[in-house]
Amino acid sequence: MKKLITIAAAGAALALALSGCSAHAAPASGGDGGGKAIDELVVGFAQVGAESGWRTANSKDIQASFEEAGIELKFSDAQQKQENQIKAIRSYIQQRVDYIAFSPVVETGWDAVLNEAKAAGIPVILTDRAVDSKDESLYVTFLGSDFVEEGRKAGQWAVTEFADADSVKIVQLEGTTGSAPAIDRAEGFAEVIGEDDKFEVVASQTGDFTRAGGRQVMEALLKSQPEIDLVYAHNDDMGLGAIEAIEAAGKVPGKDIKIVTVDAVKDGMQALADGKINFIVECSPLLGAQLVDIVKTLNDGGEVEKRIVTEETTFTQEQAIEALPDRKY
Ligand code: GZL
Repeated sequence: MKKLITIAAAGAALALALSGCSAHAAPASGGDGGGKAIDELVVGFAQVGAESGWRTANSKDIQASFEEAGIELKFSDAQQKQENQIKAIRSYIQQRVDYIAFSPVVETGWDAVLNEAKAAGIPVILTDRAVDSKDESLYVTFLGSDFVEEGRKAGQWAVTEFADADSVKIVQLEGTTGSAPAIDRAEGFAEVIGEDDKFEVVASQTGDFTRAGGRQVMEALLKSQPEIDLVYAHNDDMGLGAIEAIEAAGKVPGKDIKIVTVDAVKDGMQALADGKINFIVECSPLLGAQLVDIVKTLNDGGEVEKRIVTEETTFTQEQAIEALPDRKY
């Protein structure tokens, strides 16, 4: 996992990164520093899809941020297919955009198209998800969450919640197979619960980050697993699907079967407030303002850190009840 820079607030993160104060990964600059007038800049964004409440909020925030900044944004939705994202990136190269930003649906298979962008002199910014490329010159920076830490936080909650239990049977609803959040959230969670043999992951399957996927997998596991104490869902949407399946099976979610999820989108926070989810680890989709700042900095010939991590929190039921009225997404 790359050296991470975790800074108190997103704004501070960028300010610190831009000032070059942090001694971590070497700052990077994109292209020849453009120097274009803001209203001449064109950015191409290749989005994963519209699979979850998180993704919808992420897309809205990015589009609104570029609208507000007066920077033209070309936007594409890949319906969670890597080949569509690659097509979109190639199209942005053809159109000679000034910058390309995207959230890689999976970690692998990007070197060829990123080398094409590099050859065209178009800087690439990774948002939300990482690529596993060994060639770090293929992108200027990776702006997004630390998913391993998110998994650890879910594991730490489980350790506390089940402190008095002798055995904890866990079902894990994984995100999109091969995606950075699915790989890393599983890694962080396993690292923490692996300290105590009483925790046993009895089944782990992908629900592809969708509500329907979470429901279908949970329906099957409720039939095949004699005992389930906890569901760890890699996002709220799959957790919400699991709730539907658990209730259809005549059990009480949050009581008979506890649920911990990641994201903290409004529907998830409502389920937490209602006691159907027991704990949520936040993963902020609001990356638009930071992405605009990165583009402006690079256009002015400035440098940004190779890795920018936005600080996130966690929510209990009481905290969700308090936070809901002001929740932006
Ligand atoms: C995480 C993001 C994940 C969310 C899901 O940064 O990539 O993808 O956790 C979304 O809700 O589908």
